Amino acid sequence: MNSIEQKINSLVVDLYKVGALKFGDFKMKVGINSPVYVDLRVLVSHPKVLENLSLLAWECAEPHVKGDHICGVPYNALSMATIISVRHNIPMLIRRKEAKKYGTKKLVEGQFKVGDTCVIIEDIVTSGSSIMETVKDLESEGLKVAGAVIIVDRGQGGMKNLAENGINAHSMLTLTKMMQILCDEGFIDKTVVSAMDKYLKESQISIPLTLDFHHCQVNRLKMSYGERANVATSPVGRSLLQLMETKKTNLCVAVDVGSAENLLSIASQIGPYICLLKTHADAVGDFCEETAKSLEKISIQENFMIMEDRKFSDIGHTVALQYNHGPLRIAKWAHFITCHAIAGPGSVSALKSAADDQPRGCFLVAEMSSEGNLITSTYTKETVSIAETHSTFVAGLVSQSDVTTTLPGLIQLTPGVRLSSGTSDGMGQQWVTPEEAVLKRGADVVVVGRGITESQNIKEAAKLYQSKLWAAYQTRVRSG
Ligand code: 6AU
Repeated sequence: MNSIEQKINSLVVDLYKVGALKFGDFKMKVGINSPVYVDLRVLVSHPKVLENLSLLAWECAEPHVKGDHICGVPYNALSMATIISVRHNIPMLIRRKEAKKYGTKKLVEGQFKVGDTCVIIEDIVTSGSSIMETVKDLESEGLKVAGAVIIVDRGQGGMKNLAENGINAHSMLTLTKMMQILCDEGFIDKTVVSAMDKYLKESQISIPLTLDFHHCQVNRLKMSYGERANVATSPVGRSLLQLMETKKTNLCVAVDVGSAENLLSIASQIGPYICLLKTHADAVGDFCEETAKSLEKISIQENFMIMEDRKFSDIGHTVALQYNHGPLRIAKWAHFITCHAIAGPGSVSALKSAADDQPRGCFLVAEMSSEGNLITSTYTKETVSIAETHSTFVAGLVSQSDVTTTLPGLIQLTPGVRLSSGTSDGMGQQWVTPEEAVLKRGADVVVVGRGITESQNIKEAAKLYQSKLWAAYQTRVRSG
């Protein structure tokens, strides 16, 4: 027996003696009852055992995983990560379970740069889901996860799940090995070891593939619009994806002009090249029922859909009135609307009811393009979650990055795109190129406004953007 094995043996005996292993019938977080429960929380009362365990786990895993930082999965592994951080002088990061509602609103505390690597420390792995949640939060802050150091693998499939999701995970102990050591040392009976083995065989856990978009096997970025139309749960979202596939365009033009005449003239010129025309009807001075009817007529002739970018943001009762009544009568003519999630899911449900069984859909604003906007990563996450829950009405998300979603039928709409990117309008708008939007930011439908409407030749500009955006989409689907 080498010295590491000896240290592990005496550590397991110590764990048994301090009551970190309990025998009985325990309900686990993942919903399966277990005859053995490992409770490493008791170690805060046994600092020497806690220190030995943390340093030994690091010693076992260190040759395989290295990173700029370490981060303990909250809360149980925080003390272990702290010990490793202090003893090995590796800067630590703390992942908050809830982003602060005041101050910096960070999900991850500590100093780091985008692209820094981080090793996750976890006490016990059953399904691997807690580690996956930590990976998601670290990645959303721009960190790269170099791997995970685990004290105890319960042997129920968590390590396999992590490996399948691309996580380089190393565990110091398995539950089976712990039982074996305790049996060899005469602390437990052989029957307990075999009961444990039988239980483990029957209780393998597989993480649903949908836990995290980046790590699931259904990758919307590699699917064609046609394939995604088949899985879209919003009927109008499905129509839009089908239209994009057959018309070969993922271009939406934001026709932000002040007169109905201008709006309709531009609609006719860009019609052949777009899948979606986006309006701000309340900015069109003379917008009336006739304008809406003419726009609808062009949309049918030229085969595109219409979005009114109203960005609803009030309580359900108010948004329903604004949508279906009021001077603009938006629900009558716009296939899609945009809505902020700020007021909670009630406003989405109210908009859905106000659509009155007409084929209508909504895009929730998960991120914004403007400099200094106040949206936080937690807000984005919650918005995505509302979109997923209401996906028969919510067709997609307005966003600036590949926002995590488990539903490949949801459409990502990305504004702030212009060929002369990097320029600014002096009012906070930030533009990126068509290629950046589709290939780097995960855009499905790309919104171009002034890049087209202010050009000398609107028709030619629309044609150019359409071909560039479609080529970028084809590259995305083909690569990898
Ligand atoms: O290309 P532009 O800057 O001329 O136009 C961009 C269009 C405008 C904005 O109201 C809208 O996109 N927009 C949105 C949307 C679509 O909701 C969100 C956002 O974050 N940024 C943004 O510009 O009509």
